[in-house]
Order: sequence, then structure tokens, then C-alpha cells
Amino acid sequence: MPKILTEAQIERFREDGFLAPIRVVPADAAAEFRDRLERFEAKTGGPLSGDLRHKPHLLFTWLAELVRHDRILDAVEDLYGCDLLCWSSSFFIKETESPAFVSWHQDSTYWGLSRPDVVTAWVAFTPANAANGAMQVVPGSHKLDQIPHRDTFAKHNLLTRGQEIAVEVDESRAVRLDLEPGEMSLHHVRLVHGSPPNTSDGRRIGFAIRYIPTSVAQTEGEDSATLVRGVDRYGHFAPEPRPARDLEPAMLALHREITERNARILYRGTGVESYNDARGVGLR
Ligand SMILES: O=C(O)CCC(=O)C(=O)O
Repeated sequence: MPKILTEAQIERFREDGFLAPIRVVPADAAAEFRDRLERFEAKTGGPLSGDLRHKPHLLFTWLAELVRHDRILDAVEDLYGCDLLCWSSSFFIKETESPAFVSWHQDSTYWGLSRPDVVTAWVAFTPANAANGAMQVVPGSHKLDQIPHRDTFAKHNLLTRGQEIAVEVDESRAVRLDLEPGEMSLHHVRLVHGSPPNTSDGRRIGFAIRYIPTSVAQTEGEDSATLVRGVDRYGHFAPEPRPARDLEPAMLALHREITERNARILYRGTGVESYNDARGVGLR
């Protein structure tokens, strides 16, 4: 028996490669997440940048809690079973009236994972809509195999390598995933998706959490992940601890090690060595 999704939703995910919207927390809890993020940004003098956008659930207790949220994990369990790792997390932030965009891509392109059994829970901290550049997806495209991509390193592309699909994408088939604060979308790692710039007078903030069943492995080197539900009988990933306090020195040191190792996987073949060196602002 599924935990929170209906059989029809599970079938739709299998057919379309995404589900949205699904409520995770009430709007006031999402406003509290946004406030916590923006208080940190105010203290550090600007938008979250560089490797702080990568796996921040290892640095902030409230994000460690969010990646373990029962509503998210119940939905992911309905799709991928009860032994689950949070492989990664990252912020996708589009500033007010900013040209930042996400090119059409498949997440699976550079992640080095052994099977395309990976799902992203994209949790909205602000509304996501037509004006502020909500994510768009091509239904059913996750059934395609890996599509060739080219790296553009385009200035305003939020993706690490500015990677984009190297063949024509039929945009007329795309569906926009509008979300209210506290709602999430779920998308499959092979789903073709992207998003246009934010033309609105407010920020668009999303927190993308990547989940895998424990049986999936990393094929491109050493990697680590956070066990968020069940038991890891495979041990493909080094286990990551949970932060007891925000930004504790031991976790900051571990986070630096992990981000450097992950950057070597993601930027392989490009000469870029870290998120901070890269022109891109995140890790996808
Ligand atoms: O936030 C966006 O607009 C795109 C997000 C994305 O590409 C992802 O979560 O895989």
C-alpha cells in the first residue's frame, strides 16, 4: 500500500516522469525556511553562493530536517522503496528581474550514477510561476535514453557546465510546474526540463533534493550520501553525519572535502576544480 501517493499518481509518475504539486509543509513553514535562508544571507552580505549552495543539508540543521521530512520521504518511498539515500541537495535561486535561466537538460548527464533511479523533490520557498521562471518539463521524455548534451558555460545559465541538450527540444509539449510556497514537484533524473529567467519583482527560491534507493552506486569515483530512511545494505556511499548545530567547524571541514570530491565528478574533463572556481552558481 502506498504511503501518500495514490496508485494513479504513481502510474502518472511512471508515464510522465513528474508529479506536481504536492504539499510538503504549510505556507507559514515555507516562509520560515525563506526567512532562515535570508537572515543567513543578510549576515554574510549577499545571496548564497559557491559551494554553500551544494549539500547545505550538511551545514544547516533546518535543511537536515527538511531532507528527512516525512511527507517528502513517504512520496519518494512510494516510488523507489523504503531504503533511501539523500544523494545531494542544492538551491536554485533566481534573483528579482534576473536573466538567470536553466537550459533544457537531463539531470543524469554528469552525475555518474549507475542507474536512472533518481528522483528530485524540488521544494518551493517562494511561489514558482510564469513570471518568475518556474520549471518546465517535457512529459514522458524520461523514457528516452541519455541524450547527448553540449557544455556552453553560458554566463546566466544556473547549471554548472551550462549544459544543454544537443538536439531540438519540442517546447510546445512542455508543461510548467507552478508551485506555491511549501509545495514540491517530483521529477525523474532523465526528464527533459529547464526554466526561463525571472521577470518578476520577487526572488524565486527552490531547494532541490536528490534521492536514490540504496542500491544505486556512483561509477565515477568515491562519493558519500545521507541515509534518510531504512537500511543501507549496499554501502556504495560513505555515510554522512547529521549536523547538530548550524555551521559547526567539523561539518564545515567535511562539507568542503565532500564538495571538492563531488566537483571533481561533475566537472570531469573541463579543467574546473571546484564550485567556487566555476562560473556556475551551483551543482546540478
Ligand atoms: O530550478 C530550476 O529552474 C531548475 C531546477 C533543475 O534543473 C533541477 O532541479 O534539476
